[in-house]
Amino acid sequence: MSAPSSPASQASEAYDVVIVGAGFAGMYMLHRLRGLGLSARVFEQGGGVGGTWYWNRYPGARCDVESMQYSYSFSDELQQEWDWSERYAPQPEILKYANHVADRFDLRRDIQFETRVDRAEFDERSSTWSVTTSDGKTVSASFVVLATGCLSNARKPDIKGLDIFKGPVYHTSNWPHEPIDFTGLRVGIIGTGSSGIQSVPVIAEQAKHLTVFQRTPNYSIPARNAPLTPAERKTFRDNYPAIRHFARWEARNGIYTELPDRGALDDGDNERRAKYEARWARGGLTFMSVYNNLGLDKTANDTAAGFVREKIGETVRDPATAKALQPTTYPIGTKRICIDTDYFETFNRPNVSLVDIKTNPIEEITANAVRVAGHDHEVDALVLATGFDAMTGSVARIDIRGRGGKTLNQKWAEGPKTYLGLMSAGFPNLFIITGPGSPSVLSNMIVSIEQHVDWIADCLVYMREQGLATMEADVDAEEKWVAHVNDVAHGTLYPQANSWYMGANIPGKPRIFMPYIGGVGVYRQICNDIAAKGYEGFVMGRAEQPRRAAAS
Ligand code: NA7
Repeated sequence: MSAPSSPASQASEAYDVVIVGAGFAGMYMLHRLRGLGLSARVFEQGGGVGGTWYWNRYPGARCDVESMQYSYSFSDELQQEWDWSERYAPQPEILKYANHVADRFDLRRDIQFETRVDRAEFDERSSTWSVTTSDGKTVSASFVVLATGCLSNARKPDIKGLDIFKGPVYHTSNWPHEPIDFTGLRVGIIGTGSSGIQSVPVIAEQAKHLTVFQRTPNYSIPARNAPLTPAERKTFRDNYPAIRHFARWEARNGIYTELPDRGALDDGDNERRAKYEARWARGGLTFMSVYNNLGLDKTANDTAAGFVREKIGETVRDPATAKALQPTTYPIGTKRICIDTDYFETFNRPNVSLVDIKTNPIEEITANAVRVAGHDHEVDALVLATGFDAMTGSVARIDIRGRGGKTLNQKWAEGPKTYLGLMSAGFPNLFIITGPGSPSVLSNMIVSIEQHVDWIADCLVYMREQGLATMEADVDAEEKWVAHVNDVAHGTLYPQANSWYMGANIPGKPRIFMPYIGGVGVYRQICNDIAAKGYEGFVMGRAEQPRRAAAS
């Protein structure tokens, strides 16, 4: 497999594969392609590797999956040699790990930093992609892999007056590289998702006063973060083969934990409470896997939601603040559950106040205040913890043109359509890593990234061996997959929340449950079966006679 010599765009450089993004997905993809002897070029808009961990430098930023599991498994040497310092490593350490991987596998020489991919256009005659970058260059490639990340496109809220605010405005996912000192300042933070919940306790320790503007309260479980002891690391390392296997095949979300053997209503009140207490004491995302029906049965879910509300009520001393912090409008877990360190406790501090902006939305931002219900909350600095245009946002920023010049944005105007979350019909030789329609954000991302990268790499080997030049999703297979993803989601409680899983945080974005909720093991088996059947549901073509699948 080699890139053709006369691509349509007259591009000066030609590669087998262009990879967009040098986060965990892009880096591993590059590594695998090198191993196959393919030429690859990575374009990364940031100044370094790490993707979301390069940008999200806000105070308190950590992964919500334990570091011994939120780490690559493809190299045993790597997982044996890297020492994670804490149960949940802080962002700087995850970024350091990403840099270590880039150095260890000598990845940088094929990565061009500070370069955005603006446009990618498929030429049907030559079956190649022309990829135009922000430095004005165009290169050609037989394949393009979008490793653009699910949470990479910051959502800046459209609040009146934000542009006239006189003080600094920071977005959690585009945080400055130098440390920000809030000492002596009155700080306002808008947003109480994971980023807000992680940063509030840290900012509160510094700021003169912190005002938290909350639209929707979140269920949050204590992280119980702590240093990892050498013995704990050793236990993981000794058991990595079993742990990684379990994460790939047994755990729905790619995280190693005990599997529940019963539903919440199968236990009596006391036993159930004891189990919730034990999970609360242990901390972390696995709170939700104490029972097997919390995501399926509203009555079962109510028991867990009620338990967390009680905990908030016990923790927060002011009853009105406690009540405002207790989520009631959606089942627990149907928005991504948060994990925190002293989030609710922080509201007992005298320098922290909560403003409910659900009942009374922010009217406007003035030069020095946030106005709510006619009252000016004066602030010197603003933090926007308002999230992302998730799953499709970073792809949508690229002008991607497939067969017939149709853009991916046109095709996805009513919501993203993919086959397996890996390809979209009408866009040959364009792969998406952890795209919409795959488990992605409902899983330990690294587990899902490695699965997709390996699948794509195997697929490229198959194509090379079979003398195939093009591959794309078949329209019917894609329609069936989209319907299946939708059916599985609607068998659960998840669509009941206005979450970014549904696109509900972006005004005007179609409401479709984007990730595949069937579980990573089930999904992996489906992908493997499809590959074993000669990539069933994909249309493959030879260079001389490319077959055509009509774009939907
Ligand atoms: P999230 O989870 O999308 O949270 C964003 C928060 O910002 C959430 O509380 C939103 O309220 C709030 N928000 C968004 N827009 C506005 C406006 N216009 N006005 C007021 N409040 C607003 O993003 P995060 O960065 O915290 O976390 C994303 C994921 O990263 C997380 O799940 C982890 O997987 C890692 P809403 O709930 O929409 O009412």
